[in-house]
Amino acid sequence: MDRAALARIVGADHVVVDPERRAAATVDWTGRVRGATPALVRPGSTAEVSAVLAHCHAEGLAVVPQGGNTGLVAGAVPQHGELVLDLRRLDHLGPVDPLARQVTVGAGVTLAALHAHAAAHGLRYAVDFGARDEATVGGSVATNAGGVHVLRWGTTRRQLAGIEAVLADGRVVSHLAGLDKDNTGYDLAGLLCGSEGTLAVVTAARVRLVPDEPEVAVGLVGVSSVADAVVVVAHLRELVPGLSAAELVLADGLDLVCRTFDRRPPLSAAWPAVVLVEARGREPQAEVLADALDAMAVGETAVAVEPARRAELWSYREDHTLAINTLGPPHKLDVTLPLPALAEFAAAVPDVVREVAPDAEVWLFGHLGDGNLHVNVTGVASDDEVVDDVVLRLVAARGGSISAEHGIGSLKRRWLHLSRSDVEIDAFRAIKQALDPRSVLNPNVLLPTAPGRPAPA
Ligand code: 2HG
Ligand code: ZN
Repeated sequence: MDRAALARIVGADHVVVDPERRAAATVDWTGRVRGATPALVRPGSTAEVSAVLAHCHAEGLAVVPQGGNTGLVAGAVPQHGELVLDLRRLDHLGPVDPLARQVTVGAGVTLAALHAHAAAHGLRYAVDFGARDEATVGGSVATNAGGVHVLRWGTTRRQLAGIEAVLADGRVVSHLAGLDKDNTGYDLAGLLCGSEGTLAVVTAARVRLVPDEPEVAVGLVGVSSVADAVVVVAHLRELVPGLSAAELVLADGLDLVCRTFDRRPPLSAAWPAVVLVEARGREPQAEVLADALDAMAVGETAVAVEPARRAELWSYREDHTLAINTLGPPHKLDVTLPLPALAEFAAAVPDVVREVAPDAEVWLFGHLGDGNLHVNVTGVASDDEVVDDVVLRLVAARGGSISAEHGIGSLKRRWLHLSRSDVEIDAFRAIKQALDPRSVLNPNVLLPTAPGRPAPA
């Protein structure tokens, strides 16, 4: 690494070699994966990203782009001594266009900052998830992040109206006009979204906003089984037009959250499964939710309208991730199942795990409306991949996807073939080769190691 050359581009203060700051950028959020880097380079503009990449390309220096480092598949951890390209200084918030309901923002803007910016104009950015205070727009575009509102508004890709990105050799592609009809060739925004930093570095995104509906209600629904939870959500989708979230937690996870954060259980009984539902609209939603739930034989419900109480109900679901991390670095298996197979999978997975890891504990929760379960496993060594293997194979055998919303990163690349055919993976390689022939951009994520080619040391 030529530190002086990088300092000439971004300024000496923004080539960070301080051991503590490097340590924070070289471990994933869970603490499961640790790497190393010679430096964090922190560009302050697209032009600086371009110059840094042109330099790295010329020198054959591999780069790992990083935003809030909240990813859960170690896609932003330099595990082979790559340079970290920290994009958080690209935090420009463009003017909101109220006619098109769009805004252009820098890659380093956090989701929380984008939410606040949109709210000031009576609008909302539809993608939201627990890591909102640190996760960046660039990272969420690079991973096509999902979150809690996918069942109504879709994943990040659906919000994208344009993109600005820097190619591996430093050239900039910018297509930010946000025209709804623009049928002029390949959809680069769609391609780069979900490419996990392997094809280009996202520097800005033009995103769609939705009206910020004033009436919101959140409910918890206790039910007797995961199978019942699936049926409840299917009915709610029919009966509640404004349904904006349908999440699942189980009794043991809820109990863990209550014990970890010293909270009272939200319902009077310990129901085997609890569904969290949210509805948003112009008309009051509590009654719509209550009527729909009355029409079904559910065990117990708690509905909240007042913002603090709504947040409290959400915290029982969102704090699963934090509570599980107190037990040691978990294995995180974010998967989708076809809805008819979901309950049987949820019942089978603990036994399948215990067969190969008798001391392991399995925690299941997730975005039920999307068929997306977060299978978390604790009590297993960080580098032991046997559990990951049996769970991902079970998912594939049930017709599911090995990554619902977190991406492939470095942790799942060896199982990509369970969800993608050889021909698809060949096409992925051809795209990678065309856009990044020197393999400078995040070379150790997403694509499996090529046959006959060992992983880099
Ligand atoms: C969530 O839905 C996130 O809360 C994190 O996707 C999931 O911790 C996890 O496994
Ligand atoms: Zn999730």
